[in-house]
Amino acid sequence: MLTVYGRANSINVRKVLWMLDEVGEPFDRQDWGRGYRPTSEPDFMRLSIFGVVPIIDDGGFVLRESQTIVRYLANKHSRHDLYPADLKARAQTESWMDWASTDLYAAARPVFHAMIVNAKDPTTAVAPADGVADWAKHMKRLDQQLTNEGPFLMGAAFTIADIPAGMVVNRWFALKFDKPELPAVAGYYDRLAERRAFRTHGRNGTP
Ligand SMILES: N[C@@H](CCC(=O)N[C@@H](CS)C(=O)NCC(=O)O)C(=O)O
Repeated sequence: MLTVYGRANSINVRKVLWMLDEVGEPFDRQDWGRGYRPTSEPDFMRLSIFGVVPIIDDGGFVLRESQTIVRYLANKHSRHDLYPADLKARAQTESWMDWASTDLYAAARPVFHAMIVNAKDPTTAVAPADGVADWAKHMKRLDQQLTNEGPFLMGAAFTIADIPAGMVVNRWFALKFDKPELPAVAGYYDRLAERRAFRTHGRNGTP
């Protein structure tokens, strides 16, 4: 059976867990990473010298990088509904995945780190104003895209383009700070929550 190495509260591990449930692939999971077994242990380093989660082991095939794993699973299960076969639609799907895991995620990270990772007491932690402003700038772009071309990032139907963005959207709503109204993003968050896999691994109370 496929094994996931990585703690279930990691945004990158959660993308993979979400996708595994979307395609209905059974899996085992081991807790590795911050707060659990350190990835510097030899058992982890034997699989990957990069020291980050997630990694999967699929019958001896070891793969890292969350987005690559999501695409591998889509291809493995021939889920062209989730990962279009058409050259241009596929490239657009990938561009949303890349944007969400680079620009959007980089903007979210300082706020998450201030409020959760580095907070002495996350219940009283305050979001840094400059971090919120930068994150909101990117979230407004997402809102605009969903307004113009939604209801999902690739239009009418859910695809893997929505997985990295959906995880950041969960973080946006799950963290408590003053935020601008983003009606299309709020609708998107509810629409994603119609999926059991997102409720299990995304919108599950963990930012
Ligand atoms: N580009 C990598 C990034 C992986 C990454 O940064 N993972 C974080 C958790 S979200 C990690 O392993 N942090 C160290 C730790 O938990 O020990 C991916 O998408 O898989």
